[in-house]
Amino acid sequence: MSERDDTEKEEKPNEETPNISSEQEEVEDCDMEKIRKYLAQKLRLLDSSDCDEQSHQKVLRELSVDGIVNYIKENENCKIITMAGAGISTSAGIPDFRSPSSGLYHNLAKYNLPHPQAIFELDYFMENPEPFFMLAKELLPEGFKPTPSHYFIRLLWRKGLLLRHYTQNIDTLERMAGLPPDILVEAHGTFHTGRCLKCRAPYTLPWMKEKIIEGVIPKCEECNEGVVKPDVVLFGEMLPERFHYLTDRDFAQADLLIIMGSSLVVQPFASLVDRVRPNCPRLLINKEKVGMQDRLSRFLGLRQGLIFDTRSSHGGRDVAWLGDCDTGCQLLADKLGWGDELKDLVKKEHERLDAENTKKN
Ligand code: CNA
Repeated sequence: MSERDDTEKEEKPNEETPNISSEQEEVEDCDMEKIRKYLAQKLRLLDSSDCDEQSHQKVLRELSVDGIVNYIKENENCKIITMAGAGISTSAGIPDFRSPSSGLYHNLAKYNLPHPQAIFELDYFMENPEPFFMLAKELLPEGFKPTPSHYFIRLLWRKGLLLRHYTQNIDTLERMAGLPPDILVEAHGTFHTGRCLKCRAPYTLPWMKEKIIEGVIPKCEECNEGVVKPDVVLFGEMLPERFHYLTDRDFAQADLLIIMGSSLVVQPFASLVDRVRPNCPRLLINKEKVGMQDRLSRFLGLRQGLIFDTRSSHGGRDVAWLGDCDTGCQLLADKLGWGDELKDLVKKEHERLDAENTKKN
């Protein structure tokens, strides 16, 4: 089983070669790909992406959102997996980690941490849980509403096209958007429930929220000793068993992977993009291109990552739509003929949640 791990430094391919233009890079990648294949054949080091040329047959008529839309329309029983990160919740008012200036990592000075990531590390939490709970107070789903991206995922489910939604988010907005628990994998856990670190007594979100909002570290009422930690997976903790069990089952049968609002740097989540079949199209909806493997690892056949280079023999199935997730999801919905349905769903659900909040306050 794997621990949650942040490998950001190893995965910034663009920063390694700042002087090389992307066109030059593409040509070099192409050459490297040929050499890699030659060596792989000579040394009998064929990886799964080399072994079946059939599986690389083009499945998209064009490498664009339109290509993806036609593919969905032509595959009546298309099994779609969605993978999401903090970017699908930023328009709800919840900051992500890594966006410059607005991301959490750029706004942690007040917590006096040894390094920004410490706030999400188990070892640091055991020593000093206060910064985590101070941050939790800012992040707790209080009055936040799911975004159009969340409701687009729900629409995929409603249309019978969603095989599973994998999220790194801990904000519970997917649940709030009405995705049923069996379709949802909260890979990094959730604030929805919590547990005493000493006696494992379970606690609910409303119980924890009350303490966190009062600025009190939640202490177990059963053993009167342990701190109650929300069931979010901190760096250094194991991912839920459900994640491992379902990824093994789901990714091999997916017909389409849609990745939204993630920098794809936290492992093992990030490498799920490699778990789909070699001819399964992958659509990235994000502000920036992410998830491309560095050229050395690709050369060595270690991991493919997303390949937006149309000239590569492994390309021809990955599409990047760059911009705001909500806009990208609405565009997809429009092109699929569900545009009004999505707008309606967002409006009705937001009205319902607003009414609920008014009643509570
Ligand atoms: P990240 O590393 O902060 O990356 C976010 C990505 O989304 C970046 O590539 C951004 O450019 C992009 N992005 C941000 N806003 C938008 C937008 N509106 N439209 C399109 N793209 C956008 O976050 P990841 O999720 O990749 O990192 C994984 C961590 C973040 C997980 O372990 C989470 O638990 C953790 N996290 C979760 C939340 C949450 O639950 N809402 C908030 C902050 C951090």
